[in-house]
Amino acid sequence: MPDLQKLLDKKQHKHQLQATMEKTSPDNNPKHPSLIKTTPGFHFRPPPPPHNLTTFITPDTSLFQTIHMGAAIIDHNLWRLEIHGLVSHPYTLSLTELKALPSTKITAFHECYGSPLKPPTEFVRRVGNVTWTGVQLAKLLAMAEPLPEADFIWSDGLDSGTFASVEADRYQKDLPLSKAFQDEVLVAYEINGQPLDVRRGGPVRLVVPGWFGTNSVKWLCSLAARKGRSPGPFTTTFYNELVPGDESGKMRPVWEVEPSSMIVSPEPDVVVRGPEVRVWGWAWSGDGVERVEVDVDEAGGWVPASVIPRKEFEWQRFEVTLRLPEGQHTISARASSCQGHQQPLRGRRNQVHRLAFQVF
Ligand SMILES: Nc1nc2c(c(=O)[nH]1)N[C@H]1C(S)=C(S)[C@@H](COP(=O)(O)O)O[C@H]1N2
Ligand SMILES: [Mo]
Repeated sequence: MPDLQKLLDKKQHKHQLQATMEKTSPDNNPKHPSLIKTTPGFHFRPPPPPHNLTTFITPDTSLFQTIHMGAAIIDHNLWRLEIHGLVSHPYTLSLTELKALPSTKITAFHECYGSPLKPPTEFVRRVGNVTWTGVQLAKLLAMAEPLPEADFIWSDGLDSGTFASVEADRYQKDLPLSKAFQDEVLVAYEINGQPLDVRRGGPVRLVVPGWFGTNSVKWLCSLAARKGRSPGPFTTTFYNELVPGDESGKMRPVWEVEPSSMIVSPEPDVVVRGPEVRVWGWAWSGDGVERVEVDVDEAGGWVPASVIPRKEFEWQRFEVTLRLPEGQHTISARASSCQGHQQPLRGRRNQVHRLAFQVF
C-alpha cells in the first residue's frame, strides 16, 4: 500500500503508463473474508407520505430503503476496500485506515428511481435528505492513479442472490470517471452523524449525490478502474431507460436525477382557514432547482414560489402564500432545474405532485 498521507498531499496525480499487476481481483467472487452472510430477499421500506417529511434533514428512521437481493452482514474487522483495476497503484484499505483519512460531509437528497421492472410512467416519491460523512472518492482514486485508458469506475457491493429471477454474485454499478472525480461523491461510513447500519449499507457505501440511489452501492468492497461499462445485470438488464421525448428509442443509464418536487403542506384532504393559504414543500434535481411554480385548480396560472438556493446537493424548500376562495381546491407544484429541465405534468415518474384540500 502506498503511503496514504503522502499520496493525499500530492496536488496532482500523474498518469503512469506502466503496466500494473493486480495483487488480487475479487471481482465476481461472492466469497469475501468479511462477508458473514447475505440475508436473502428483496426489501423495500417505503418513505412516509410527503406531509410527514417536514424536517430539512430526514432521520434515518424515516428514510426509505431499497435492497434488491438481500442485506450483506459484514465483519467490520475483516472488511477491506480494494482499489484496483486499470490503475498504477492498486491498494487495499481497512475500515480503520479509511476512517483515518481526511473526511468530508455532504448534505444531499437521496432518491430511489423506482422499480426497474416497470416503465417509469407513474409517480415515485421515494426521497429524503441526509448528511453523509466519508472520504471523497476522487481522493481514493487519485492515490491509485487510474491509467489513461480507464473511463469507468466499477463498484461492487458484497450482496449476492436473485432479483427478478436474475442471479448476481455482486451488486455491481459503474460511474463514468467524470462523475467519479467530482468532489461530492463519497465513500461514506456515516449517515446523519451515525455509523451506517446493516440495511443502510454498513460499514461503508458509495454515495453519489445528484444521481439516483441505485448508483450508491451499499456494502462496498471493491472500486475498479475499467474501460467501458460494467456487464452486470444492474447496469445492463436493469436501470437503463428510454430517453424521454426521444422517438428513436434511444436508451440511457439511470444516472442524473430529473427535477422533482413535493408539497408538504397543506396535506391532502385537510380543511384549512382562508383566504390566505401557505403552500410549502421540497424540490430537488441533480443539477439544482432554479424555480418552483404552483398552480391552483389546474387552471395553468403558474404562480412563482420562493425557492432556497442550493449550497451542496440538498433538497430545496419552496414556499408561496395563495389567496383562495372558500371551497375545494387542487394545487400542483412544478420544479424547473438550473439546466432548464421541467417536471412533466403527467405520465412520468417525476410528474408534478397534485393534491386536493378545502378552504373555509
Ligand atoms: N449493494 C447494494 N447497493 C444498493 C442497492 C442494493 O440492492 N445493493 N440498492 C440501491 C438502490 S436501488 C437504492 S435506491 C439505494 C437505496 O439506499 P438506501 O436503502 O440506503 O435508502 O441503494 C442502492 N444501493
Ligand atoms: Mo432505487
